[in-house]
Amino acid sequence: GDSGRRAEQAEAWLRQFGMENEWDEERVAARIAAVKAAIGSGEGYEPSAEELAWGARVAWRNSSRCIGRLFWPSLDVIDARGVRSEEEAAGALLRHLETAANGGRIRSVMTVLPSADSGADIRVWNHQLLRYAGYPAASPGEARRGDPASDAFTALCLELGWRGTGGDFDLLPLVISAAGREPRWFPIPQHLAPEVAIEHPEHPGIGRLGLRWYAVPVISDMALEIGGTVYPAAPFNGWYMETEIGARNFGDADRYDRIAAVADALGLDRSRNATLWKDRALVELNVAVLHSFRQAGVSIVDHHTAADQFVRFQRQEAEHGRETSARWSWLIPPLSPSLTPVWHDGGMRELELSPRLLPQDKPPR
Ligand code: HEM
Ligand code: NRG
Repeated sequence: GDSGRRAEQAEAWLRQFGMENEWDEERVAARIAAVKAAIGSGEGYEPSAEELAWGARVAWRNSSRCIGRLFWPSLDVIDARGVRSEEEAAGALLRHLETAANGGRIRSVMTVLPSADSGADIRVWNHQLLRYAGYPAASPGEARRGDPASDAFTALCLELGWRGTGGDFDLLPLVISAAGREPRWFPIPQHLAPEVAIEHPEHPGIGRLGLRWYAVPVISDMALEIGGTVYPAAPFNGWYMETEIGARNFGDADRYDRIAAVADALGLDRSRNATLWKDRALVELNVAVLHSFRQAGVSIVDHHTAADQFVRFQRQEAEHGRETSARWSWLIPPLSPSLTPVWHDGGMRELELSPRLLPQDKPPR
């Protein structure tokens, strides 16, 4: 039955944990026996603080879509499993933002809220803890505002009583539910949401576009699974690779869609595709993102360095006798992919590994 399956998953994980941390056989066996007894009496497996921290790091190591995995051993794990209310959860998430931002020298952090077994039913409704609101055009003649990726979530925030300015870069609030109650919203104090104004080192016209982005990407809608125990709220962050902002968030036609505006700021000839104005604008926008983060003292990595770091990660994994689970279509950067070694690696495979980070359904409403 379910408890049999849970016992198997916990045992497999504890063997892996013991192996990787050089526990002797007796210690592993004793821990497995204790966990099986707990599962047998109807409790779930609740990892120790040490198992939780290692499990979170291995979940990152196993994330087949992540190019940033070289740094998996340095993930800081904040154990917030004791949180029970919406307010306490909001407090834990604000502390996460402060720890992660670290004055610009971004630290990789995960905050683990109560498990699905706990009954606390804490859910974070945000896709990322920091993100900009999106407002569809009010009428056919009018311009839309903000990030289209946030339109639906912004509508929920408005329904809950939050109010933004209606502009392009309104930071959304935290939206949290507990124990099956209606979600509640909590504003994020400005000092916990540092942002970077985007300007180009040589082309002042790009600065005049008024683009900005927040410093820290904190994915908050994936579940963490360790040894069969699921944590539906376990937000995590590292730092940005510049293409995420400069190529996708600003460039995608269904996001900020600013390539033509950037080309005009650069004085490029947009009369024909063959001038490659889109490509030239894209490169300079990525130069501007890297330059601006660097000037502001905020951690960021360019896609060439990140790709080299990923290759080092793959080699390091092979040295430990592990194959790297990898999805090529997500790992190649969206700018000049064939100039990175990742593009030329035809041998990638996606493996079913655990611990892991999983997409999950939005909380029911
Ligand atoms: C995805 C870079 C840290 C887990 C990604 C992506 C990039 C990236 C570029 C693709 C995102 C996209 O296309 O939208 C980095 C960098 C990091 C970092 C530069 C710096 C330290 C982390 C950390 C974790 C993590 C700390 C977890 C503990 C993931 C996961 C995905 C991902 C699960 C897939 C997300 C999805 O399926 O939507 N990462 N990452 N990454 N990363 Fe990382
Ligand atoms: N592309 C998204 C963020 C996805 C995760 N990227 C990271 N994760 N760098 C965006 O906001 O552009 N991380 O944990 O550092």
